[in-house]
Amino acid sequence: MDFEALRKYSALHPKPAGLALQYGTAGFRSKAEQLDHIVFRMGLLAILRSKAVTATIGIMVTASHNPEEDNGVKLVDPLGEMLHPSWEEYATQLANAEEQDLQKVITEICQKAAVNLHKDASVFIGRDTRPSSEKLSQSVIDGIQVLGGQYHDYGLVTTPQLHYMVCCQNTQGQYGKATLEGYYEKLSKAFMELIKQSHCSGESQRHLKIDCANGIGALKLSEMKPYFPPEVVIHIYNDGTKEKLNHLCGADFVKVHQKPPGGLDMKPNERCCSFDGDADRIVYYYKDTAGHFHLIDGDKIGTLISIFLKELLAKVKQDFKLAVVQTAYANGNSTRYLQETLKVPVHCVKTGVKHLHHKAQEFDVGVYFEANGHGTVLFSKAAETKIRQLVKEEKDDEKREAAKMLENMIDLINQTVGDAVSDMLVIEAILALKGLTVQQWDALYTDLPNRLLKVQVADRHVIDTTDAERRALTPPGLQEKIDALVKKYKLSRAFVRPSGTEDVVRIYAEADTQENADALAHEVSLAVF
Ligand code: 16G
Ligand code: ZN
Repeated sequence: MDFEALRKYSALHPKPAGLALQYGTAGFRSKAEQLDHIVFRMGLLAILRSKAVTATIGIMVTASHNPEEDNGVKLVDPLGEMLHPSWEEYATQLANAEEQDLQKVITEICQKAAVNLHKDASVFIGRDTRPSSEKLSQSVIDGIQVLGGQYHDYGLVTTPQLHYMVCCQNTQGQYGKATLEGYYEKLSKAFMELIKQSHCSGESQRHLKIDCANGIGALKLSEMKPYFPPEVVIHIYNDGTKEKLNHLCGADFVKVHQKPPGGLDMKPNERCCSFDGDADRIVYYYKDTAGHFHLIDGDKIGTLISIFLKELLAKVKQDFKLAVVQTAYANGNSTRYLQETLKVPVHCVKTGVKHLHHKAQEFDVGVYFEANGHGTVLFSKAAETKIRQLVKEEKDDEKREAAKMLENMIDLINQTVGDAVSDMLVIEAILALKGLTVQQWDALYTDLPNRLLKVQVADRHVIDTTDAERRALTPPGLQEKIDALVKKYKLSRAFVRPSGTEDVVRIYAEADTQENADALAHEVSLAVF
């Protein structure tokens, strides 16, 4: 290691005195001006991680749905997964080391993680459209160059596109080509093959209005437009040319406020959707003829996909285990529908994509979605191999057709991480194949009224949770109070958890009416103090 270069370059990316940040659920996130030393050091860490696992590592500069002034950075592991938890701790140590200790901390990480510094390293870089992202990604490159290694800067890409590139690279092209064209071609081919199998073809064009949160999604969808078949017409709104990123629009805004985004004029019964700022989340919605807004969130997206997959799996007659993974935020009626009507096992895990992804890997077909619209489907290697074999060899027409649809689903879904573009195409294909309108989809079940609140407390970490964050262990007595409050209402449920991304405690409540959900959430918030 060239310590002189390390000293010289780290002095160009100084750490503000007293600043300590943590590698949280979605990497580091903060005001952009506080992040220069962090991204430089994450460039260093990406090289160490790459040497440790002998594979290409991804590094994405984005703060997703946060305001435009914020930014963030996260690392992507070899198969496109989130950074391994054991390395999150190294990331935090490296980020918070004082300048003079940097070398020591790097040496310690190398020892603990058995990093051989003589090995080759390779890093893929991507960034979102924030004004601060370009400069920050240059600082990432400085970090990479100090420790020495190859890198490829993809420039402006969605978060899931970067995950995809990393996975393609490390699987020697088995997952696809590690280029944007490769991504567009793979997805559009699978999509077109799928809708070709739709019996409702010959129907007029399918229109979809997309709110791109004034972010990267707009750019990438425009690039992809030439690859779409003529019967699918997408209309891009909030493309970033007029307004600020995530301002009064995007998936997070629509989900949290349960209302349409600004900048998108919605006619009754038109199918619309919103991406978030880095295009890894999606929610759908429409307005009925009476003018009421209907949100179709991640739970209902996961449900639609599960219905479709369950039917296909029944047709191919394989003993594949299908399961759905949710978090505590999943609407109670979605869980009931999946378990009782669809008869699919449902598992609940802690908030954060890495937890859902990890659990979903246990099944042949694991569908995971957070209510906020982040999700995908994972197919086990064995299931994928069997499905591809059935497509080639199966004599029974119905079975082979079903296998073919499953094969196209495998190719269309981004299995590395939730991907708004890919999820959108999956949903559009399923709606076309099943001949469903957005209202029919929405009518699968009715969401229980719910309320999400956040409160500021002196130290949010005094709240410790268990049972996938559904019960509070500490402070003592809190859970008993919540239990007593929940008993006062019908169809009710409530929980509190410390946020992993903000300095707040979150409160979720649901009940038979909106008034009751609001009252319960409020009462629980008082119990937190
Ligand atoms: C992050 C997570 C998201 C989760 C959210 C919860 C990833 C890529 N993103 O944005 O999945 O829903 O945090 O935030 O893991 P909270 O802890 O502040 O409620
Ligand atoms: Zn995001």
